[in-house]
Amino acid sequence: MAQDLFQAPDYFQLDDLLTEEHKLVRDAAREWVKREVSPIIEEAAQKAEFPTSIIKGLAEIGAFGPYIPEEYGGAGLDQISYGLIMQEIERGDSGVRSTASVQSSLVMYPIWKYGTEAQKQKFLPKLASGEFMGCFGLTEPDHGSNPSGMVTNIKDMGDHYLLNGAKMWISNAPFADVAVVWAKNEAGRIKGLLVERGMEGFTTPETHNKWSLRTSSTGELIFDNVKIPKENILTEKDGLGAPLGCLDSARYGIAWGAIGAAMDCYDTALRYAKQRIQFGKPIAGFQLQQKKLAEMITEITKAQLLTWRLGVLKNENRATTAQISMCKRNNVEMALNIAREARQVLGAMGISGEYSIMRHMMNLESVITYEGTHDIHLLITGFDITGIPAFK
Ligand code: TGC
Ligand code: FAD
Repeated sequence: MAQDLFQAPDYFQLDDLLTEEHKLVRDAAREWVKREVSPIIEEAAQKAEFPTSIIKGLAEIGAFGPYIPEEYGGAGLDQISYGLIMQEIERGDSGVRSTASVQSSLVMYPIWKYGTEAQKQKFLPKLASGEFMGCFGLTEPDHGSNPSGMVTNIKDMGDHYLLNGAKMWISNAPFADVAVVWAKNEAGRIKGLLVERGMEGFTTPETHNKWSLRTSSTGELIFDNVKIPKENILTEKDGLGAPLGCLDSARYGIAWGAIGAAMDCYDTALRYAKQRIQFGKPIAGFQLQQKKLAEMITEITKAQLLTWRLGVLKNENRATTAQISMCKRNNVEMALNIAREARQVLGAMGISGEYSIMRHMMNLESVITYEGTHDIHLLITGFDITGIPAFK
């Protein structure tokens, strides 16, 4: 990839809305991405490999459990800092942000919120340091948008549970040390459980041939009569609301992350347009290119404001599921549209790995589908404003 010359757009001086701590955390993440991610990410994407070498760095910038209390190894930061870290990581690559999102919001969050004290002590510090990696199994082959229909199940065998079923499209699965898995008990109630690598009957085959999110490792979770000790059940919450609560936190991080991808595409296109000469002048001087660039910065600025406000509400525990859905949906679509337009600004160079735009564009095709599809988020807004669920 060409040298990383990224300069973050801040058209409405939104830095004024951030605290010194926010800016310190954001700048540390930004520098780390420039130094450690940008130089290696294109090759990792071409090879479809998760770059394990960055795990330690992700832990050091606080990307694993940014808002988890320090007593459990987390960074003890607020929600805006969490968002800014996700923004900076996804500026580098959505696949790397995915790994951090899953670890923080889908593995550490449920253990912290729904787990026992022993589970918190056993897993959280190791997940925060990157010594353990985790994954989150909700989606099944026949149940994606409708997780309430899941068929993965546990049976109470007295001194343990027996787990059977399968999950698919699971980020981090192939290398995860621990999986937060959602399964139904005999009464049909959804329970959360911690499945550890090495348990007999538990396998995690890798999913190949992805054109998107190639730096993130994706796989299946297969459970064939896996014995789950009773102390591995998340005891403090059950029902579909438990996994959906985790998704609120992850979707919030994605809303910020998508801004990062959009900023990188815009910044790349702006710089290229000012340098590329056609018909005797920089293409940035043509009205059609200016329209693209002006609309990009307008949409990024609107998303930045929306998301900052969501962060304030989240810090006050006032952000609703529907607000988070609106923000995730808006920002990912915004980023995808900007990636498509930015790619055109670069002409043929737009499809080259010399630049990050095509990689962002392909990544965002996953981001617009996972953590609730674009359609499902629209229906969540529709439900919120009408009071009528249109999911089924
Ligand atoms: P519904 O009847 O609406 O709700 C069931 C129960 O859950 C409660 N609830 C919530 N609780 C906490 N937080 C939320 N966000 C909640 N939303 C709903 C609700 O009150 C109810 O409680 P109760 O006590 O009455 O039972 O459920 P539904 O079956 O109609 O489904 C609604 C729908 C479609 C919105 C939901 O199923 C949904 O969001 N589907 C999308 C599935 C999804 O997002 N999957 C993501 C999988 S994980 C992933 O993609 C990780 S990608 C990782 C990466 O690499 O970054
Ligand atoms: P489906 O639910 O089959 O949807 C197909 C289409 O139908 C979509 O366009 C959808 O919007 C539409 N549709 C569905 N229901 C309705 C409706 N009621 N009204 C209107 N339209 C509807 N899952 C995890 O549990 N953990 C992970 O770590 C994880 N990581 C992922 C990583 C990647 C790279 C990808 C691509 C997915 C990942 N997922 C993960 C799965 C992801 O959450 C699901 O793909 C997503 O929820 C959609 O489910 P589905 O693919 O089965 O699509």
